[in-house]
Amino acid sequence: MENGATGSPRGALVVLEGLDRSGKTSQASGLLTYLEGQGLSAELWRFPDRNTCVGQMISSYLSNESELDDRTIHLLFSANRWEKRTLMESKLRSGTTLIVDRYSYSGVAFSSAKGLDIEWCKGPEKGLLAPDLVAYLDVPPEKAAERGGYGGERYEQLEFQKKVAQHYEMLHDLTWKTVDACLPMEEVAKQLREIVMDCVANCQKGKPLVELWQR
Ligand code: NYM
Ligand code: MG
Repeated sequence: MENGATGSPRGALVVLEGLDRSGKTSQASGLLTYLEGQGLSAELWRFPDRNTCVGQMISSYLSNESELDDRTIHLLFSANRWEKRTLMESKLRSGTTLIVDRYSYSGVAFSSAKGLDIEWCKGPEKGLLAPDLVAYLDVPPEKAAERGGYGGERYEQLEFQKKVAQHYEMLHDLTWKTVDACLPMEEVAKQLREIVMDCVANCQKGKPLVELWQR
């Protein structure tokens, strides 16, 4: 992607991805504290956003309180991102950096791991804002499973997570940076801070905002 000053200064769209128990949520909140400490405007977002009506349907599916067809739940996850798109763009354009715990890559990796066609899975994500950086917290599925156990939600099973890891690999593009999530937490945090600050600087210089999956 071009880094030239071709647009107005804006916040960065930073996405954290990885398997369940890869440490995304802890690292995302550490990053937010760091960015705010640097005097930057930043917010922590997460998908699914369980606070909306669509998010509540997703939440009840994940906790096995409801059953939904695989394509239906895929489209709900996507709708949950679409309902936040306008707000996301206005935050970024007003200079706020967003640290987002999971995004479209989770959508595609988890649904395609169930056997849905990967291109079909990308379809409804097209036109959402493309992240400036995807930090992939890389942890072997076996290691993740050992970390204090899973929370008992749908998908939190070793065999399925192995498939998800394979599907994540198919999604790597130029915006991805892989961080070894088996390193001590503070080392992971340090590496994340470096790549995120680099990305924030590029966005302040006016890196253009583009859409998924157009490149
Ligand atoms: N998940 C998350 C999907 O299957 N599709 C999506 O689009 C997103 C954003 O939801 N196991 C899955 C991945 C997780 C689960 O996320 C709930 P979290 O971050 O564990 O609350
Ligand atoms: Mg989880």
